[in-house]
Amino acid sequence: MEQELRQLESEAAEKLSSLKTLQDLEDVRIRYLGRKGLFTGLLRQLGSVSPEERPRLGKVANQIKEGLEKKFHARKAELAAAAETGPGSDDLSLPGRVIPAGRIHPVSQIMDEVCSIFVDLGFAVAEGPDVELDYYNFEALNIPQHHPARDMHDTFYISDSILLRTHTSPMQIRAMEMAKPPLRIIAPGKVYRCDSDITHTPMFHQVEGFLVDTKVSFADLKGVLTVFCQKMFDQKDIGLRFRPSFFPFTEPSAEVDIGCVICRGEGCRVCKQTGWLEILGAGMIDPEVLKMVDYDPEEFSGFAFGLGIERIAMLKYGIDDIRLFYENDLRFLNQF
Ligand code: 2NM
Repeated sequence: MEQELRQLESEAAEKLSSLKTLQDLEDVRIRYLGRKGLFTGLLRQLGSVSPEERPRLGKVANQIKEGLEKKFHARKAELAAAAETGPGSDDLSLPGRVIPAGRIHPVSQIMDEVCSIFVDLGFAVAEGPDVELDYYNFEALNIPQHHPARDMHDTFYISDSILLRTHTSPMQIRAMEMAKPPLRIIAPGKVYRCDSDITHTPMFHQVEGFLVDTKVSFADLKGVLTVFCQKMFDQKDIGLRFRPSFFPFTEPSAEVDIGCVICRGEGCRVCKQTGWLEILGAGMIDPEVLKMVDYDPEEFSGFAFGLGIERIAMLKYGIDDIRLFYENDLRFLNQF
């Protein structure tokens, strides 16, 4: 009897390891371990074994049965895993795996849009260092030492003469130093000011631009900025308002408003019930600035303008806290 049990055990074990499909496995299970299987048949014969032998044989039979069941389950897991990855297991009708893709940051999107509008108008793009000389950031822009306008800039100084640029106009000066008019250039990039609240971050983005040629007038400035606003806000009849203002590097200077793109002038939260949104600063380049780069102010004139990218993005999308752009919360960023 014991020999027959051992015989069945090795036979079943061999079949388990050589079979290749889940169906064969089930057949083997039924043949050996099923209710009418070979093993079960032998167990029934235990009744006719002598009472002295019965307990020991019963124990052996149980151990063999448990061992086989364990092997059966292990083989089943093995075959199931192979069926998932083996040849012919690919289900070509399943949807593909979605690879998480990044997207362009809203600030970069607006930056690209602004630059592309000016490039279409014939402006070249000039980029320069974030770490600048005091000379290019202030001095050459008609803001000498102790000029009150320096206080407005909340400058991060690195040393007495080196700082983080507070606007991108230093690049304009570098561009003018390197070439003679006619010149049409925009300078996009990061700028830095020691300031932080819901409308200010210590780093933000600007695009500044200028055009220098003979006989450039304020009318040319109005024309270029009008086309820019029409394209940027996709509105041919957009309202434009030039308010007198002051910048050390332009004379005359103006702040430019557009009719509120959210309420169309009706008055709303974004335009604070005024119907107007301030979107840029501009003016005719001060003759003192032209002299600094060795241009003859009698021969040449030019206009210049500057705008904050985050500010435009906030107005366009009705965002009231600038810090959202820099928290990297995907629930915010995925909306753009
Ligand atoms: C502004 C407003 C007005 C400006 C001036 C110049 C330069 F270098 F040509 F003189 N670049 N940018 C300028 C003029 C910037 O930002 C609000």
